[in-house]
Amino acid sequence: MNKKTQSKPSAEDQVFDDYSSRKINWFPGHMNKAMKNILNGIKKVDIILEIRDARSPLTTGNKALHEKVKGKSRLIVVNKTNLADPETLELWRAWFDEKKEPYIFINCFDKGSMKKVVSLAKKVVDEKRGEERSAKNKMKMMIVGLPNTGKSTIINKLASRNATKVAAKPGQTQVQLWVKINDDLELLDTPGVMAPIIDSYEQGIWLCALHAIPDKVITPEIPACYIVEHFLKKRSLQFKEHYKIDEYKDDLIETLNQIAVSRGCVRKKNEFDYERVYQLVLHDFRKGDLGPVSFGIPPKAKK
Ligand SMILES: Nc1nc2c(ncn2[C@@H]2O[C@H](COP(=O)(O)OP(=O)(O)OP(=O)(O)O)[C@@H](O)[C@H]2O)c(=O)[nH]1
Ligand SMILES: [Mg+2]
Repeated sequence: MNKKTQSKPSAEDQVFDDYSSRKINWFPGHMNKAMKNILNGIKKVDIILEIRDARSPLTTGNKALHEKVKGKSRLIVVNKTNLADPETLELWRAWFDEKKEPYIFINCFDKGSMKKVVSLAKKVVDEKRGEERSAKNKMKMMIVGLPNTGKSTIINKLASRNATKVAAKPGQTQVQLWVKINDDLELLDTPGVMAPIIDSYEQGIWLCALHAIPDKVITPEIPACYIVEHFLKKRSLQFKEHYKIDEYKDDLIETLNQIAVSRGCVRKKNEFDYERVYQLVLHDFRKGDLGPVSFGIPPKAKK
């Protein structure tokens, strides 16, 4: 431990002990209402587009919602592929293939992949419509998913205008909003909804790191330390260069100290300002500046 350190981040104890005894859940009242509104709106649409985060495609699904919409046409849209580890994405691709459920991987800033979303959704709807198909060319899609997965951004990209508000934080969309793309296509934007129960504490931390859960729900040091530990274990070159770390030390606190020094997060009396380090790490990570990342691998996959 560096002698300069006067206060030790409590996350050291909190993050790396027994995860099994803890849970992170975030299902406030407005989400219950949003979930009910989604269920009420289902009859009005031809297909549900479920947006997920490519950095954790299973954990950013919503089992509770799936159960309730069984039988409805659904397309899983795994978004933000530009932020995910390409090797792990391939494992996920194989996993989704096995599930035999329609899915598509996209980076919604890429125009080509947005066109593919619409044509695949249409294919799924047409398959279900069967005989009726020729009579109906119009399609209404409902966009659902966890907060901050990119639902509204996808709608804006399809509309080629700022039809609905987006933000780099969860909870931006508060009410449902219809957006007309053209005479044949209408989209329904919905507020982000979490699953009422998150399976494990570690998955809860992933969702905080990915900013599906707002920072007010748990202290930011927990996801921030988790992220640092993740890159430390990977010996990530991009992380090392980003924070100008000379040499990796096998220690979380040492690494936090290295970041504090290189980013000037040192208070007077040589005390490290860990709060600023945590904010910095979360900000840089969420922007994608620390390099591609994946939390978790598909069940049964070996890496
Ligand atoms: N790098 C990257 N960022 C994306 C992508 N899609 C969306 N984003 C960013 O993710 C953030 C959240 O986007 P929104 O569209 O507001 O997310 P949302 O799912 O509508 O969020 P809520 O309304 O809170 O449920 C914004 O900062 C977007 O710029 C993507 O494919 N790649
Ligand atoms: Mg939104």
